[in-house]
Amino acid sequence: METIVARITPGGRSAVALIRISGRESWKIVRQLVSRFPESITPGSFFYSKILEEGKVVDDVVVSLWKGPASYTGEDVVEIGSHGNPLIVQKLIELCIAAGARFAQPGEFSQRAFTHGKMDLTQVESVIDIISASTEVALRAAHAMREGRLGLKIQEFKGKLIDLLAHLEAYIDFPEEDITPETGEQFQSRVIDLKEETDLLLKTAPYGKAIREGIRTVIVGEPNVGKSTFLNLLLREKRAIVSDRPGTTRDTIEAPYQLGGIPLVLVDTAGQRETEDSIEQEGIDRARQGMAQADLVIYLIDATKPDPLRLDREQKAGQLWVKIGNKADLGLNLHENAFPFSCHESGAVEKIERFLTQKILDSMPTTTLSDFAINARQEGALRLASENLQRGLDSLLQGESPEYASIGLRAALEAFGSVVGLATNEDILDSLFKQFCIGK
Ligand SMILES: Nc1nc2c(ncn2[C@@H]2O[C@H](COP(=O)(O)OP(=O)(O)OP(=O)(O)O)[C@@H](O)[C@H]2O)c(=O)[nH]1
Ligand SMILES: [Mg+2]
Repeated sequence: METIVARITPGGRSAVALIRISGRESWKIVRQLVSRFPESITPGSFFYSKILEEGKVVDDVVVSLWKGPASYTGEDVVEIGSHGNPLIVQKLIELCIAAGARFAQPGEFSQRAFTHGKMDLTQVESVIDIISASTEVALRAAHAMREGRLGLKIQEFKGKLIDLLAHLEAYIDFPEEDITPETGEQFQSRVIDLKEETDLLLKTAPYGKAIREGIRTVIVGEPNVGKSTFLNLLLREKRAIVSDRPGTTRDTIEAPYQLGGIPLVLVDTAGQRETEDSIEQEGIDRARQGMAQADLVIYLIDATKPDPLRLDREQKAGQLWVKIGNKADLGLNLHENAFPFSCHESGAVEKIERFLTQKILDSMPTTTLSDFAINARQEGALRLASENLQRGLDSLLQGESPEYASIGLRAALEAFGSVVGLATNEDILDSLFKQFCIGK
């Protein structure tokens, strides 16, 4: 593999900038550039030097060295810390390229780490999550994935499935070996267990989406129920115009907001009512579009009277709806099944934040919550695995020949493999030989 080089700190000016060189030639390349290279240097340590071009100083730098496989990429790696001037960084990269390196593609260092078995795919993805996490909760989940917890779980699933396949395929391929196939009830229940475990992981997908992308939270209701007041209360600023005139808000108003470490995007909307005003109508239409696309809908009603709208009949699958009876300070209509609340009561913001946090947590699978938060790609692969486990199971239940069940289970195995990005066929063979000593 070619030796690659790139800047690994952001562009622009800064106190220090780092460039990374990875590949077999990396130490040799740096040796050519520095004014002095220590005779004995242990991997993982660093030294101070000048970088020279035709005898002239380009910059004074700190050089850190690692020997593969004990490095980020698994290859020999050098990092050069220079002053954070784009001209210097550009020059250093040019010198490295002139000495035999090539400019790295986006993500290529992590790709090499994956190729060299330093990380599985879930860990590669977690690197991106760690960099982009905007809340502590998201960061914690990303670190859990970086530690390989999801990867380990998938390996565990694969191990179980390989074991099942080994039984099944030994039975198919070597009937004369007199192997009793474990394809009866016990076999089926093991497939069912595995599918259930997979489905449990799949349930963490909404949580994963929430912490990565934020929960799209749309505030809807009649005019004048206090939607904009509610938005301002949570944001702790007078973001939207509030007035006692119904129909104040027209445009949707979006604002990022954090709730107990979970990122939300709050959207205030125009109140829903019949109107002749075409501009207000446009606002109402936008509100309805927003409502359809929401993950969480905060449905505000007037606590003092019955709800004339019944918007909650429009709840979509996968959406969480929270019904809040605002203005409870003015009275309470006990027939409405809504959380009594007043934007004007003391401690209002703490009270509503506690309530919303609880609602959101309740809507998510708490058992796996802190450990796993799968992303969309992982969700797709796990869904495929789950479907194929079901196919295999159906085939067994219908008493079809074991070849058919094997097709489903193999497809599931491949899908599990694609979560972590590893090939599987060798694994099956290994396990098969170990357990049955075929070819003795
Ligand atoms: N008493 C009382 N008044 C409130 C409460 N919340 C909001 N209000 C008042 O209700 C009126 C309407 O508030 P807004 O926040 O503008 O209502 P809205 O739902 O955004 O109205 P539109 O934008 O017209 O749809 C304002 O006069 C607020 O001060 C509350 O909890 N109690
Ligand atoms: Mg408003």
